[in-house]
Amino acid sequence: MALEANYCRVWLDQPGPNRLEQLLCVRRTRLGKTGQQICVGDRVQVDGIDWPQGRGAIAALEPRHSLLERPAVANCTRVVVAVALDQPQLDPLQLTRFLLTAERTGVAVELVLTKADLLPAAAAQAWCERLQGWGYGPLLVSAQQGTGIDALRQRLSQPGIAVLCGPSGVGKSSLINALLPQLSLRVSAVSGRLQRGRHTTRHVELYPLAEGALLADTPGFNRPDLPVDPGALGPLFPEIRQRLAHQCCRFSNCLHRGDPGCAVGSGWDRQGLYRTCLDDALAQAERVSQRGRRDDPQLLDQRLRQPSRRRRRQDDPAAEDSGPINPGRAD
Ligand SMILES: Nc1nc2c(ncn2[C@@H]2O[C@H](COP(=O)(O)OP(=O)(O)OP(=O)(O)O)[C@@H](O)[C@H]2O)c(=O)[nH]1
Ligand SMILES: [Mg+2]
Ligand SMILES: [Zn+2]
Repeated sequence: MALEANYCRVWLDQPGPNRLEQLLCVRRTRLGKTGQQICVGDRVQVDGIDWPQGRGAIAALEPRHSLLERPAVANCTRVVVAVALDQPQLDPLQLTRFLLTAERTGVAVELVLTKADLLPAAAAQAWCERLQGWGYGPLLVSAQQGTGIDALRQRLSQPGIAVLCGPSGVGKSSLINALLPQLSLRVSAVSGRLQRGRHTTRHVELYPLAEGALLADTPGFNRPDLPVDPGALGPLFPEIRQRLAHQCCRFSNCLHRGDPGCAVGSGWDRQGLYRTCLDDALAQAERVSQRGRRDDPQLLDQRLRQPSRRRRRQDDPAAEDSGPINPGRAD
């Protein structure tokens, strides 16, 4: 459900004695040795349970069905990208980068436009129509006025793990508070000329929303990464997928830059944004390959073998069963 310092809070499939639902668990050392990182959303096996203390140890990690890389959430069944219509202003490139990260999971992607109360209805509607052209069915919501909250609840109440992600300050935690008022998650006002968020939420946490349905609040950030392979970018755009469903490009490695025989063509709204992302991805790939050529292979090998400080700490058996420094919830 959440990672807290060196501990994982684990929700039990079956409640324990006295209807105990959650355990605070350490990770067994051998998990660290196989390089298995645990993410929120992972299914794990727990042993060494101390029921009266509500403690246990994670012994194994079950295979994942999906992984959202940043914010890291495993086994999500739905990624909900939230952006504000204003405060902070909606930035189409930033929104595109969030949508690309969401599309990479392969699970359903939804779009929520928050702070609907801050724009005139006609301007909000114009955004909805534009984003429909991108292949999404945006939902207009206002946590402040309560608009769209029931519709959002309906979309998110299906069994599985839904992740709410997006830039800082768009009102993700405010939406979760509107859905689950008993939580009272911390929120804070945007600030500065650009009305940016203040990174209020600091960790990913899952909250039960309905029977079998969990919802993750996540820390906002401003610039999601692009895929390392520039060729992987195109299929993450619904507009490109739709065009390629009917026709193929002449070359199978076509990057859809108006190359001869390209089936994607021009005249679509996000064409410029696609090109910007593609140029960034190509520059990033070039940097990676240059670094690879420059680095002495032997040195590189040594560096790869050097365990990180974090890994060394995880592998320290003395650290494994020590009590938590602060078992309290951080949010
Ligand atoms: N006008 C208006 N303000 C809102 C609405 N929803 C949230 N806010 C305000 O936006 C600010 C940021 O809200 P948060 O819920 O903290 O935003 P967040 O996305 O969780 O931000 P991080 O945790 O930093 O990622 C707060 O001042 C909220 O009161 C809304 O529907 N309308
Ligand atoms: Mg928040
Ligand atoms: Zn093409």
